[in-house]
Amino acid sequence: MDGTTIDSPETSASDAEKLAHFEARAAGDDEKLAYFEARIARGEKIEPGDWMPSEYRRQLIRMISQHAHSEIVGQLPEGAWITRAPSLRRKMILLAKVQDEAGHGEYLYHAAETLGATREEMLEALLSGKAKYSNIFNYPTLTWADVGVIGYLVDFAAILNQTMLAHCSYGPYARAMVRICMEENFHKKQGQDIVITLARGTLRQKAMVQDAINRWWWPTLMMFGPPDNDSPNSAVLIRWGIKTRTNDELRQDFIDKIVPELYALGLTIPDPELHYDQASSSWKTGPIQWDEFRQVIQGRGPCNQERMQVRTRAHEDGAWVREAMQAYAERYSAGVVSTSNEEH
Ligand code: BYC
Repeated sequence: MDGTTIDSPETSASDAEKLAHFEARAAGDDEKLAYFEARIARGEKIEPGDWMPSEYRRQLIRMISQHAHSEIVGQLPEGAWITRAPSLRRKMILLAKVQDEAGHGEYLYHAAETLGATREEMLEALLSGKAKYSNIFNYPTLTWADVGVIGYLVDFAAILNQTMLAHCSYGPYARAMVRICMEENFHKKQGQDIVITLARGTLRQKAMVQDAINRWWWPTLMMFGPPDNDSPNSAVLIRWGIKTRTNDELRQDFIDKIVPELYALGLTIPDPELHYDQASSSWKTGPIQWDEFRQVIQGRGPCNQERMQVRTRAHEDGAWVREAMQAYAERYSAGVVSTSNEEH
C-alpha cells in the first residue's frame, strides 16, 4: 500500500472546522451556532428553513449530491445486464432494482434542493466531472455474477453507511435514508440469492462467482472512503452529526460481517494477509491500494469515461422532455392549461 494522502481536498479537517467557526463568529452568529449545536446534541433534526452554518450546508450539498449521482451512475453497470439476465424472473427483479436506484437519485436530488442547490447545477457538476460519485461504479460488469456481487457486497456496504446516515442531523436526508435503506435491503437479498445460487452451482458457475468476488472485493472496501487519518471531511461531519461513525469503523464492520458469510459459501477472498485477530475479535485485511482509489475518483478508473459518455448522451436525449415540461409549467402558471390537462 502506499499512499496515505488524498490530494484533492483543499482544506484539512481542522481547517474546515475553523472556517465554520470563523464564519459564524464573523457574522456575529456565536449564539446561533451554539443553539444549532445544542439542538444537534439533543438529537433534534435540522430542517430546511432553520439557521445552519454555511459550512454545514456546503458539506451536505456536497455529500447528498454525490450520493444522488452515485445512484444515477450506479444504474449503468447493472442496467447493462437487464437484457442478458438468465431468466424472466431475474430480469424482472433486476429491472425493479435499477428502477429503485433512479428513485433513490430523485429523493436525494430533492433533499439537496432543500438546501438551495439546483438540479441544473448538480447535473452540470456531474457531467463536467467536477462532482464525484462512488468509486465503485467505474468498474465493468463482465459476467452475470457481477450483478450478484454488486447486490450482495456493494449494496451491503451501502446499507451499513446509509443506516448511519438515517440518523444524521439533517431531517430531509435522514428521512430519505430510511426508505432507501428498506429498498437496499431487498437489493442486497437479490444479490445474495444470485451469489448463493452460483456458489452452489456447477464448477463453471462457482468459478464465475469467485472471479467476480476477486474483482469487486477491494473496490468495495474503498467505497467507505479513505482511511480516517486521511479523511478531510470526517471531523466536521461527525461534529455536526452528519456522520456518526468513521470510514474505518464502517469498513471494519463490513469486513467482520461479510468474511464469515463468504467463507460459509465456500468462496475465498483475494487477500493473502486476511486473518482473524483474536485480540480485537475482528478480521484484519492486508493493505488497501489507495493509489487505485485516487485514480478512480479523479476520473481515471476503467470505466469513468464510458459512464460519463452514457450519462451525457442521456442528458442530451432528454432535452426535449425538459423543454416540454417547462412549456407546460409556463402554460399552467398562465392559466392556459388545468391540472386535468384540459385546454381552456
Ligand atoms: N467514491 O473526507 P472523506 C449505492 C471522496 S450508492 C468517490 O472521507 P466523506 C448504490 C470524498 O467525496 C452509495 N469519492 O469524505 C447505487 C472526498 O472528496 P471531496 C453511495 C469518495 O464525505 C446504485 C474525498 O474522497 N453512497 O450504494 O467524509 C447501485 C475525501 O473523503 C469516496 C454515498 O454516497 C468514494 N467511495 O466520506 C448499487 C453515501 N469516498 O468531496 C448501489 C454518502 C470518499 O471533498 N456519502 N470520496 O472532493 C458518504 O457517506 C461519505 O461522503 C463517504 C466519504 C463515506 C462516501
